[in-house]
Amino acid sequence: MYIKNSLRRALDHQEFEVFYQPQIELATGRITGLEALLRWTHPKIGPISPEVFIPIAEESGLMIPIGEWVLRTACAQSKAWQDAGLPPITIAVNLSARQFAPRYDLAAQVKAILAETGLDPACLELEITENMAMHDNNAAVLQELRSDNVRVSIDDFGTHYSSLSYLKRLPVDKIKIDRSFVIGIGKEPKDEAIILAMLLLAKHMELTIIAEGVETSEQLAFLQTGECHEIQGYFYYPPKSAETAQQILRSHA
Ligand code: G
Ligand code: G
Ligand code: MN
Ligand code: NA
Repeated sequence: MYIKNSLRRALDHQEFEVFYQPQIELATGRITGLEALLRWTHPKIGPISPEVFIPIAEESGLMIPIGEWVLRTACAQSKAWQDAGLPPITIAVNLSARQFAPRYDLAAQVKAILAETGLDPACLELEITENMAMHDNNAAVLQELRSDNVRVSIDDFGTHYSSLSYLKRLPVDKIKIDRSFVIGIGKEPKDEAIILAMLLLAKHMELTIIAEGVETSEQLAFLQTGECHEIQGYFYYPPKSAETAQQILRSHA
């Protein structure tokens, strides 16, 4: 209850910040994208993990305004970096199922934010989970955005209740191998087998594939051998403030 009431005020009081985690293309070493990750510093409690406050925001109807703020902030930031002379960079924004509520009209909101910030739609990637992709209404929203060149990625791939059939119906650009599989590299042959199957699936479906939560050189080597396209994780960078992310982008440009 206390957290819920604090959350209501957090947007107005500018307590949220977006952090950015680089995504590295293995073939070139280039940073090809950044995942936007929401951070909240409560004035009394201090930092609170999104794993704690996002479910509360979802329950209390606050996920729509908060999600919209993240989208606007991340799109404006990507455009500002381009205006500052950095190469165009894809910004990946996580979506909550709540943002697909039909009365909200996510497609119209995303288009409005792209128009307002002037960001090229091809520089925006929406991260959804498999259960969101399975809904026909959500698929229609994503189809509409995708016809405007916005990209779609499947987060936490292989961890939700879903069949792979949505990959036929919903044009997806990218799949993200969940950290829970990456952790098993070198330890758990079943995790390795699942990752190899995902890499093969991506190859034959011509999808980009990225591994999340890569922390060790052993994990990196396994993924490199499997021709995984991109890597995200502490091995390269943890999520960084906008200011630090900009310095990283500059040193890579
Ligand atoms: O960055 P971190 O590991 O603390 O994030 C924890 C969880 O919160 C992850 O599952 C991540 O996807 C989710 N998350 C972070 N930022 C956002 C956001 O802006 N919107 C939504 N819906 N989820 C987010
Ligand atoms: O659910 P989603 O995949 O969006 O969540 C991403 C979360 O994973 C973020 O909270 C981010 O901070 C976290 N994360 C990113 N890289 C690593 C990593 O290498 N190790 C661990 N433990 N967490 C990571
Ligand atoms: Mn994500
Ligand atoms: Na994930």
